[in-house]
Amino acid sequence: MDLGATSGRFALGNYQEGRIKFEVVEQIPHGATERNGRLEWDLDLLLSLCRRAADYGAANGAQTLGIDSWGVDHGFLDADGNLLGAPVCYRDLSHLDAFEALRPHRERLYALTGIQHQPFNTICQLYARRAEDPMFVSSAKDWMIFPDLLGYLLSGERNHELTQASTTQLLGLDGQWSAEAFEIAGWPTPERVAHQPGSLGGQVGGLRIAHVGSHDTASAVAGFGVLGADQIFLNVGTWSLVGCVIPQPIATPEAERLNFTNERTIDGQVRFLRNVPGFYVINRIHEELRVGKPVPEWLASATLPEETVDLLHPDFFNPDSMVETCAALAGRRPRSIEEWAGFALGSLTATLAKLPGDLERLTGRKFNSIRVGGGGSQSVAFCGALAQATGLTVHAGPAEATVLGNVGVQFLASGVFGSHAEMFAAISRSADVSVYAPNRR
Ligand code: LRH
Repeated sequence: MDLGATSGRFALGNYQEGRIKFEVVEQIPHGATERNGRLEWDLDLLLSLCRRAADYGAANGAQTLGIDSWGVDHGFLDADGNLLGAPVCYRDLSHLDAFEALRPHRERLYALTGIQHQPFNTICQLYARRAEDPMFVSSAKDWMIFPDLLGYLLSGERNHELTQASTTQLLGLDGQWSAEAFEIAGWPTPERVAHQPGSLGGQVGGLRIAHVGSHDTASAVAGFGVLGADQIFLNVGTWSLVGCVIPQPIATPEAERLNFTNERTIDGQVRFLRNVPGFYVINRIHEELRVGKPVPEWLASATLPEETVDLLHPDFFNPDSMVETCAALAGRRPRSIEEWAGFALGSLTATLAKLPGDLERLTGRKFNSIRVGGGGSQSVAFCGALAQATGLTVHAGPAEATVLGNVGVQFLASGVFGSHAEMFAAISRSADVSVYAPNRR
């Protein structure tokens, strides 16, 4: 199961002739909707998709089910293990207020967790729930991040998975929950520790839950297989996640100033990366302009942009109108849909192009290429523009890095692979990659 912020799907994977193969069986659109003054996810819809995945898997020879999703969001349970309301979406505006209220603790939180300052972090959300209703902390006896919550509702097993836990800004640099960060949030520290993925969990129908890199970016990074030390990864979906894998967190004041984050990989290392709003901005422009052709075709029609904007601007969090926000920040309005395509694409690649230099300074490494996965890796227009903007060679694929990484870790958990190294090697053999070299000017 791979759940993104705009669609959820399940795929059936197998390991044949040294390669992991999979087919996406069902994909459904979904999204958060405003209910009771809050932006909420439709948990039942996603739970029913999981159940269909489990049934389909059991009928078609699967042994395990691994669930990954976007980061940070969660649900609460009462003392009897019943769900307390629908999970709130990270883009709910209440999280911006909590983000401001936590401002005095920023430096300390970064030193404790090494996690980027973002209004959507779980710590802001916990703080917001407590601010809305101080009694909620005593009725909510437990909380679980989305994939663990789904796993619990399907199998009864309670788990905290490490890669997701690392998105919360509540996990210490040592990989244990930080009691001090929880104290700042005004919530008790969970008793259950966060576990590295790669093991088997509860039972759903005829399948075992496999603990995978349940943060989608963790699965995506695993889905790149063996990454070179001179290679940046970039997974482009709703968000563009750009960074590299390092053995230990870098939580220096300079890393904090540049808002780099230290999330965990599936093998306990660190995904040192930045979140850039990716196709969230592009898709919303496309929707508001009623472009009338699919996004890839629209982007392929892009003309060279006269202006671009920095997508790291906080106004891109959840604006009423993306088109108006872009026009206001750019100081002009593109005149045609082709110009808008150039503006959207150019803004994304120009924002991304600033990051390799920051990464080199912070890590002391030299990067020569970018490995691109996710939906964006299928856009020839995007990959070409990225190679041009960064001057780095782009290695594009797999588009389904997340699914590949998820399935790979399931095979590790069930013993098909004896080690991480074996799994990464098999994943590397399984992906088709296209190369885009920058034109030397
Ligand atoms: C990308 C992602 C990202 C998070 C965001 C909420 O899907 O998981 O890593 O920070 O969603």
